[in-house]
Amino acid sequence: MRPTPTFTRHQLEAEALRLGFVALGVADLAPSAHADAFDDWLRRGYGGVMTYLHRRKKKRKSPATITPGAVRAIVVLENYFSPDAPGDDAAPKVARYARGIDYHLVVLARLRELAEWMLARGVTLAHAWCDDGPVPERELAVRAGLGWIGKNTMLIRPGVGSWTFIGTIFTDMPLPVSEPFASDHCGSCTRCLEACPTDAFVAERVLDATKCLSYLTIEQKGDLPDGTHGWAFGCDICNEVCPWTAKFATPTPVELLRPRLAYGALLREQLPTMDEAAFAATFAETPMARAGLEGMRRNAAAALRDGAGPAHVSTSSPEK
Ligand code: B12
Ligand code: SF4
Ligand code: SF4
Repeated sequence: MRPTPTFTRHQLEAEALRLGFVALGVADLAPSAHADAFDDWLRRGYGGVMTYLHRRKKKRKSPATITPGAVRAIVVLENYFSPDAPGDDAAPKVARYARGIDYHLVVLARLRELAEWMLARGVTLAHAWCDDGPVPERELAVRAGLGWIGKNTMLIRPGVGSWTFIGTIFTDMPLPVSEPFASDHCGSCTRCLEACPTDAFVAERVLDATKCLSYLTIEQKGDLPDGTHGWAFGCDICNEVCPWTAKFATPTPVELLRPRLAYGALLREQLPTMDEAAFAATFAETPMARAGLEGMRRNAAAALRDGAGPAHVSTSSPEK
């Protein structure tokens, strides 16, 4: 028997906003409409060494099988934007998503608060996910009406942009679903495709991850090729150049996602002489901890070798 909800969709949304999320929508769990594109993407080797994408693909293509008993995904967006500190241009760069406490910890903790809120009001299943399972997060966000997939493959929300994490709660409560986001606001713009320093986009909305600096500096082991353009962990260029994202960027209200340290100087000056204990203490709970001391030394050295530069921030208006 389905649970009897004691709250409305509107009250759920109000609670999500109170917790600090910037938007909430509700998606059904019908099979993925992009299963063939995903299979093709994997077949072409664009996922590189991210073998978990292959292992989890069956569930990902059938979202109803991800959390048994769930009939809806509640999808939220979390703003993680932080402006660049002035004077950091010549230092190794860290992508904005990685400058605070690891988002897996931060977003999941607050998603679980939202899940607890639901469980206390008659729901019997509320499982939180954030980049830790087979969830097709961008596709469900479109289905939940939260935005469109830009040519840079990012989920972009009008009035918000793309400096967002996507989190979901899979639930057995049959909430009314949102109107899927049907329009494409990229128009004739191609800035992200042109700005990518490694030509990683093989077509609009198709990224060869193995060429992407985010993949190279985070996922790939071994030597880095030349051409990291000063990025030591992740890359923000295809977000920075997007007029929608530049126009609506607002500093995150979530304290834990704000930059912990002045990473540029740290990576250039202190990292080379740090020991394991100092590294663990300095980078604890940031996404960089998982890369390890050797991994971050490799990245910082490559970033310094290639030379950092100013961010490619666009200030012009979005196309309508
Ligand atoms: C693997 C992965 C990566 C890989 C590959 C990225 C990629 N574009 O495929 C690498 C390491 C390169 C990467 C980089 C980054 N990532 Co990442 N990554 C993921 C992960 C784990 C899986 C993505 C995936 O399956 N890719 C394969 C492609 C084929 O699938 P997809 O991206 O979901 O695309 C599908 C949808 O777009 C769908 N679709 C839906 N509607 C439409 C409409 C049309 C017209 C089309 C054609 C397709 C389409 O079809 C596509 C094919 O199935 C997700 C978390 C998750 N569980 O989804 C995070 C995730 C996508 N990453 C995220 C972030 C923040 C980043 C970075 C910004 C981090 C950084 N600064 O370095 C960069 C951005 C680079 C970029 N332009 O994508 C966020 C994105 C949030 C958002 N607003 O979009 C996610 C959702 C994590 C999260 N929970 O917040 N990432
Ligand atoms: S994150 Fe950087 S390297 Fe990767 S696709 Fe975007 S611009 Fe290209
Ligand atoms: S830069 Fe232009 S083409 Fe790329 S995602 Fe933004 S609006 Fe779309």
